[in-house]
Amino acid sequence: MLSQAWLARIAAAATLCSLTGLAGAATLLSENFNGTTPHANYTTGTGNPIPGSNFRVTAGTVDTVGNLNGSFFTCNAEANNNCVDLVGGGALGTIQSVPTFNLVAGNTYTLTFRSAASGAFASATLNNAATLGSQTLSFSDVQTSSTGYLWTNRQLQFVAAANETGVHITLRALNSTGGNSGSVVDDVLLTETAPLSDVPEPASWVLGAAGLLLLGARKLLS
Ligand SMILES: [Ca+2]
Ligand SMILES: [Ca+2]
Repeated sequence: MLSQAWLARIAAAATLCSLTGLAGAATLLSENFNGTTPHANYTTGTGNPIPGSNFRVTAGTVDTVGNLNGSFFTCNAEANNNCVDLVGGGALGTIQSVPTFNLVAGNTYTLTFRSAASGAFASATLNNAATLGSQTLSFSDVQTSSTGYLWTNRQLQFVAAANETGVHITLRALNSTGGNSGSVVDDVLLTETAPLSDVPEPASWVLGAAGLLLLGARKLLS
């Protein structure tokens, strides 16, 4: 007879096969800042975390801007939207995700968000950096007019070369256009995708199942 131990092994193998078959893109964090209250100068004290968001201030000051839950300027003249200005009160701000992530070697990580210049300093360039663990994306926003600024979609995508534990998403202002004007950021999304090779091909799955059956039969005959 098949022993209880063998039955358990076969059941565990079947469960593992079905679990790996589900491997695919997963959302690790999604933040549109629309739950925040428009507010000037969140600091490492008052912005830890920024109320209504998944981010905290870890350096300098930032503003929550928009017309939801109050009003404090707008996010690139958009209605019904809040976002974060990475420069508040003249200080260059850094925000960091409150949740941490464990990067797995071989998995693909895609961090997307959008950014735009704020303020009234035409042709000025705002330099910033986005990081996820050991990976960094530099991005710059150029103000094209004093009344309208273009949102630009940003993406940092990489295959993790090694495991990294407890990493954050960080968005950091490197300069301002003078005064209190920085880049505004919005719609931060982080996804993780396992490699396709983790999904067993039908042929190999059948071979694996056949092997298990063969082992079971040998156990029965012994
Ligand atoms: Ca928003
Ligand atoms: Ca500002």
